[in-house]
Amino acid sequence: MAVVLSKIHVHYIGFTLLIHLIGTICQECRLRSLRVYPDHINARLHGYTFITFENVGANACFDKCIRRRRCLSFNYNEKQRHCEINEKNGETDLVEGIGYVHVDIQQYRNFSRHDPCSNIGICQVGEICQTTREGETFCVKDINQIQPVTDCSGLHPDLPSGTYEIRPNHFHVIKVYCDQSTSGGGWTVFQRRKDGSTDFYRGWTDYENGFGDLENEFWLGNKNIHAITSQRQYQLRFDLEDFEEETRYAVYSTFNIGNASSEYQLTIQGYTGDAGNAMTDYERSLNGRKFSTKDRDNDLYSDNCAVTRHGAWWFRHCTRSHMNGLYRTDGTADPTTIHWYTWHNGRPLKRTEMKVKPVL
Ligand SMILES: [Ca+2]
Repeated sequence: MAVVLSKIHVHYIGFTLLIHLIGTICQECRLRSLRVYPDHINARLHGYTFITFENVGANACFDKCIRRRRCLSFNYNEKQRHCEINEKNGETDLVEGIGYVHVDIQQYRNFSRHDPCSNIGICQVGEICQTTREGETFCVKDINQIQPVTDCSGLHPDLPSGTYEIRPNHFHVIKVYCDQSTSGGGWTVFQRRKDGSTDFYRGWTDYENGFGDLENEFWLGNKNIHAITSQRQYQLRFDLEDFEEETRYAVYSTFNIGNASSEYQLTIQGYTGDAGNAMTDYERSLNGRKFSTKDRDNDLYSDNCAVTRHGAWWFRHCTRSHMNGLYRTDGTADPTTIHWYTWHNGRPLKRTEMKVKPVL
């Protein structure tokens, strides 16, 4: 009996050694293909790739990242020889990526053996470090085509507010306005009123596809708002201004809208701010409401709120917040005007913006 046990024991030790040996060899393999250890295996950072490269080796991918100041990490798939360089690092937004490794690059900066530019100081955003045959380094304009990010939070924080292209879900490209100054920046703006120059009393198709001018007044479009807010968890911010130029805000920690077949159903909760909660206060909450326009009545009121209130919104019966109402400058309280009931009751507002940013 004792002999049998020791045989099993010997087999067990042999098996453990074999596993250990395979593990060591695989680590060696990884080291041969990439000169550093990956930070994550079978994982990739999602949503922050700004340039991709095809048919490149692992160390070339490493170089493409470290030579660009904007690059903070990269994803590399050895089998497909596919390289994605990202303007973000860290654990947040890592997703499963079979065959991918993910490497944070910041830890290798400032070492000349990794970063050829560490000797001369780093190049500016939009430039790339290059090396001469003699080993001298210099910065040149980066001519690789920068790919759109998936929302404004993917922009480099040094970039100013303005119009940018984004690619929600890496699918279609849309133009959006990015607010880079409010509360840390990185906000994708999807609604603005400021001077009454754009007609907001429109039908379903206009609200679905979007209208107006991104630099002035606009609605980004329900299908685009859905595409953005279906990517991850988003917060919603309202920035409001009255005709005395006083400002207030409201933030909702959870916000998204459903797809077309849900009639762009609203999910919203978690109020903070100083404007009061005009979206989800008790018994009047718009959470779960479908979108209504003058030609599509999805509200709970016997008539169509979009017609009686002269706008388009996630009406219940009807609403205490009305960002798409009539633009009026005479100060008359009226349920058809742009208003936020918990701040100024029905009195019209001068300026509104609605914007989203991922919850980190
Ligand atoms: Ca109705």
